Amino acid sequence: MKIAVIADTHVGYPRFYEDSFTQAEAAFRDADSKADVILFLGDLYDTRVPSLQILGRTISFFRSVKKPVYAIHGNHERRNKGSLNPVGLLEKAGVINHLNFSAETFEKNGEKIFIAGMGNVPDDLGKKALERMRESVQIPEGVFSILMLHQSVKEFVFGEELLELDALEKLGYDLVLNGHIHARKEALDGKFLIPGSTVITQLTKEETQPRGYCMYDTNAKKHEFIPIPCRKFILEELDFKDAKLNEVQEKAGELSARLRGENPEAIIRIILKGTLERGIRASDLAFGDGGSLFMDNKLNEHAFRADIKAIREMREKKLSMREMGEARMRKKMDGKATLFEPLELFEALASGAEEGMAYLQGRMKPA
Ligand SMILES: [Mn+2]
Repeated sequence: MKIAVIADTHVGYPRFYEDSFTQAEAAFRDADSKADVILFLGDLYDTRVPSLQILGRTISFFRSVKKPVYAIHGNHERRNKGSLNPVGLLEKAGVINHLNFSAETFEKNGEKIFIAGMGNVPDDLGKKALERMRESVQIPEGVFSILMLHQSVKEFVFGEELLELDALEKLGYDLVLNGHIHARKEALDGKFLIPGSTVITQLTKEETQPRGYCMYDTNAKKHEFIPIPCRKFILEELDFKDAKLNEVQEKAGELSARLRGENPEAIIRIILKGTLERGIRASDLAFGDGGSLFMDNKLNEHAFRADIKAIREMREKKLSMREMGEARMRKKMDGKATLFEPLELFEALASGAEEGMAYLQGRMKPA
């Protein structure tokens, strides 16, 4: 059987909105024409509550996909227990199957595969969740078994309390598939796969690699990577030493004009590194930002490196900030609150003080 594995399409991603749609659609359309079944590993959407525009466009697209799609939700789509997330909504629309601490068997021409899925949980709850998965889903004998995850894994992501490849292998699945990590990875002799995202989100060196999806063959027990048409991403660096402002302006201008001339459609990022002449501030440099040209000014960075690093990390980790808040709250409130659900209050407060108040008032009414 041929199994297409797609992950992290981030449909609706604001910076490259149109790319997020066309590249997701290209992956699913290609998979639909070549595979028997399609597995999706989370972060279909970029937000927990996508706009009606975005939902409408994806529902109408998935109605045209003929092969069955089994999907889990990612951290970008995760909502509180009891709240419908957008992947669950697609199941209600009848266009995909949403798996979460559950499994289904798919059969074609007498061959069966077992597909288990666990939607994203916060990093600090990953091990517990895997234990719950082991208890609630029994792997049947004699059937090719697959586990779909959307988690950080220690071997690829820096962090504490993360899941480890060794533990994943011991679960006993024939194939473990993971989303969340946007670069393509392979481990455990091909029994662990990360296909990577279909859209560029971080503008890192790793993302200059082709985007696409994996096609796993259950007979050959191996996969091939299938690239999809994707807007080209070019990353270049310019290094300066005690440079004058006009020298920087000129060189950066020349390089961006040349790259743009050769690649009219590409996403281009130019990183300016090194040092400026004494007394000139990096902030005195001005560059036009033409939508898909990113001029990244890191000149004299050593002088204010700590600040920049903190700001950049904060921006990139908006979501994990939420996760950190949630984790801290869970720890502090463990067993202490009976009147309300701490995480529900957290979510309500995150939307605003009034929502928080309304939530508490709702809980204090006599049952
Ligand atoms: Mn993602």
